[in-house]
Amino acid sequence: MFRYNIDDRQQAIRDRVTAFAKTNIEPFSKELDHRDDPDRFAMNIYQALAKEGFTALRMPKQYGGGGVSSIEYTTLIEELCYNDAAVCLLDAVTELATYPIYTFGTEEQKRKYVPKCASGEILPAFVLTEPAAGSDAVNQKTTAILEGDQWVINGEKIFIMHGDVADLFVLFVKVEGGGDDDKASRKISAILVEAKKDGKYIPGVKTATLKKKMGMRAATTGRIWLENVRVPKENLLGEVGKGFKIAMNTLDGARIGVAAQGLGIAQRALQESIDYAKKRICFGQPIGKFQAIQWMIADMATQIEAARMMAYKVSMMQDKGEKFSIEAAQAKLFATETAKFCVDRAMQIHGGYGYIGEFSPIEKLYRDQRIMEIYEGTSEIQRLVISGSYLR
Ligand code: COS
Repeated sequence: MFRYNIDDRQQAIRDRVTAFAKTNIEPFSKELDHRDDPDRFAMNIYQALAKEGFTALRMPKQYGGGGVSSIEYTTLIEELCYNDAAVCLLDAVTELATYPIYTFGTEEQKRKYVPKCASGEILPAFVLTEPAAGSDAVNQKTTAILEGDQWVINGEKIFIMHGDVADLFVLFVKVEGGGDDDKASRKISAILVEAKKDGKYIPGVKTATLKKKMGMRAATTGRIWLENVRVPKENLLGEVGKGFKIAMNTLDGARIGVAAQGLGIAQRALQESIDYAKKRICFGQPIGKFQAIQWMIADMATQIEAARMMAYKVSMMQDKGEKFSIEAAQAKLFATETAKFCVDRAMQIHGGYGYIGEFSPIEKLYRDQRIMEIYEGTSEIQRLVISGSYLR
């Protein structure tokens, strides 16, 4: 309800997600929200997403992807998040890690990895963040040194979605002697690391699950240590010294996805609030009859409309092959802050029934939403990217 569609393909995706969610998300949502154990990684749901063709949806069909437009992908993420943002992340993380392989990989790398990521046979992770390199992504301390025909990698990564369960790392490293000059960003390279062999980590790879995560619990988040890890020279992704550009280009597209995530959460908060306002009786009438509630609903609905316009406009720009870094930053910033506003208003409308998780999904929406203003570039980084382009 209340979703504007640019064309029929968008409605088709919405209908597919709604049907998928009934059997594959709804029955498991609560249980998945209370786990802290990678051994119980939601493989059944992940495989179901892959079987439905929802993983690597934007990749061309010849590489096993869905071959859909950015608009359709944004719609998928919006609807998955409406149902369960944490389950949506299972899908979004695969897209985040597969996109750079498809976009910057050699033909051989694309054929080797993209179809397996799309089918769910291997689980990839985008491995950029380090203990001292989050917003300051240039400050990479993990190093790779070329010894003969192998890269020897040493370092530590943190806050990596699926980092504790992934089979394949799209790993960002500093390559000493790499790049054209002394500029730090030009020393960063991307390397594909097949982290597991026969289900076991290759020598030098160690991971751990980060515990007590506030939300998004269906998707695990990990820490990775790499000690003298050796991978073949040809596993370099793109050129030496081009890793930062690969990361930034990937994050541009991913930020559209996070805008869609915010949109899905905000829409759910609105819908729950509308349903509740119609049935909750207070002072002898449904609370939706009171102006205080009506204004909150109006403000939520209006902000969501604006966020949706931004998310779909930037998706359209991506489909047309236009530059969209700034618009992606704006869409992510606005949609995720809209999500915060909406879950907060929904909590106010629901009162105690919103604060306690057993009564409504509002408490979970509140927890799941919060990371969206942090990952894939904080709100502050988005403001930096936006203002930088206007002031330059
Ligand atoms: N796409 C492709 N290339 C880009 C780019 C983009 N969106 N943005 C910057 N670049 C390139 C620049 O063109 C520049 O290339 P040259 O060296 O050839 O000139 C290079 O990258 C460095 O750019 P710049 O000097 O502007 O980078 P800064 O060090 O100033 O950092 C910010 C830019 C802060 C914006 C960047 O580090 C960033 O986005 N940080 C947040 C990272 C993030 O999202 N972390 C969370 C990860 S969760 S998976």
